[in-house]
Amino acid sequence: MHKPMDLMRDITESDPKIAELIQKELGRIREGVELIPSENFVSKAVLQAMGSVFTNKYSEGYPQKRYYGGQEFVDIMEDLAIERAKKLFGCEHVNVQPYSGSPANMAVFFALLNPGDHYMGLDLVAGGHLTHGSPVNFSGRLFNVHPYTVDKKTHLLDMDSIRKQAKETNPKMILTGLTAYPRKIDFKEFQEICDEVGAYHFSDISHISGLCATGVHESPVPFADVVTTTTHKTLRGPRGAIIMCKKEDRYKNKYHPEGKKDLASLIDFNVFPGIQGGPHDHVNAAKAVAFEEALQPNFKEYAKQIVKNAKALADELMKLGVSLVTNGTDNHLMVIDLSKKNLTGKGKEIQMVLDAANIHTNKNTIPFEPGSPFNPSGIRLGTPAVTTRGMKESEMKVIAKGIATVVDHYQDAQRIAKIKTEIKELCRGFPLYPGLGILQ
Ligand code: DSN
Repeated sequence: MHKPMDLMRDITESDPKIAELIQKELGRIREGVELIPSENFVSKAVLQAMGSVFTNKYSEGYPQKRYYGGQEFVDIMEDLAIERAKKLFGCEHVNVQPYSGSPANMAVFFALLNPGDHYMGLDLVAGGHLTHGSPVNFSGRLFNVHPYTVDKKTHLLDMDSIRKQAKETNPKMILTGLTAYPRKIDFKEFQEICDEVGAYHFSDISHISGLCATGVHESPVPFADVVTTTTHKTLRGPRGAIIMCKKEDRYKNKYHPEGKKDLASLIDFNVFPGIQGGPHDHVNAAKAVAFEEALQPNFKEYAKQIVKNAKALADELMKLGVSLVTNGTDNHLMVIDLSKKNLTGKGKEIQMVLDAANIHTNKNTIPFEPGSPFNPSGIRLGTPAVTTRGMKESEMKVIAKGIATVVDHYQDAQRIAKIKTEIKELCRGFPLYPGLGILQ
């Protein structure tokens, strides 16, 4: 006789192998410092929403316009997520359904451009993103990218040369945003350039959205046509993304004269049914929780502390003789230039040794990379996760000392072991998810 599935078995009983891995991952993050700038630690409330029964639902469509029944609670939840995101960023329209940053960006490309259209995006090696025009990505394969880069000497964005390039190439869209550029972006000046050449301004603020939402970094939302962000970086929400845009298509007559759609409908249509199927309702519920958290006054303090910690980490590293791309940071991230220590192409090795010392980072290209993407010459560091943990400027000094020691003595196993002990000791003072087991 068929017995119903016992839905209430604990994972430790039903799948001890996966349970053990979750437990080990919890141990790993508790005992190490997380410096990958795109990572963060979400609250228990966000974890609970993600682990909720909303994971079972199919809801193709949008609130009050769905293809399946049983949407009375999903609709309220998605409307709440929309309302909170609008309040947080001050945007006219928002789509909260993108699964992550890449599909969000893909929806924007499909909404604004036709295959073969010309656009400008920041070169990956100079701090852009895969979806900003990399030749191996849809953004470089389907569309004609004119990558802009940073100044050869200062490694800063040179707005005069970007303006000149825009006038020469006449792009239909200019993409702004970063994954490894450690300085402020002048979104207003980018907007002026877009206006001068008649291009859409599409800004991907995935890395800095927590800083933009709180005024710690200028936000492009008030003027850019479309803005995307992932929700899991400085915003400290679940893995996912949103797309914000103006309601009206200011280039409708020039670029979309045939259709009746405004910009908001164009974006929505290109998310679903254009690219995605059913939204991940459990993740969207967690996005709503994260937006509410980011609307609280203490989130602004958090965002300010991220930047203070980044500056403290950068200053101390430089004091200890470690060179940084652009000699510092204005935001949450920095990139160590290993080539200045005669360690060109050693990013992968140094990342592995830092891991062994419980300092988690990622290898990264530096501008005009002399190595290769697999063996680059940079290490990217960021402070969102350690700041969530409560660490401040004095802890950044301890971490900087550990990193500098690893860089200078990466072949010295004894020293690395000593740093690991010191990092574990530091982490003990900042308990992560105290009391959290495998189940939330
Ligand atoms: N992988 C992300 C980052 O680390 O910046 C971007 O998608």
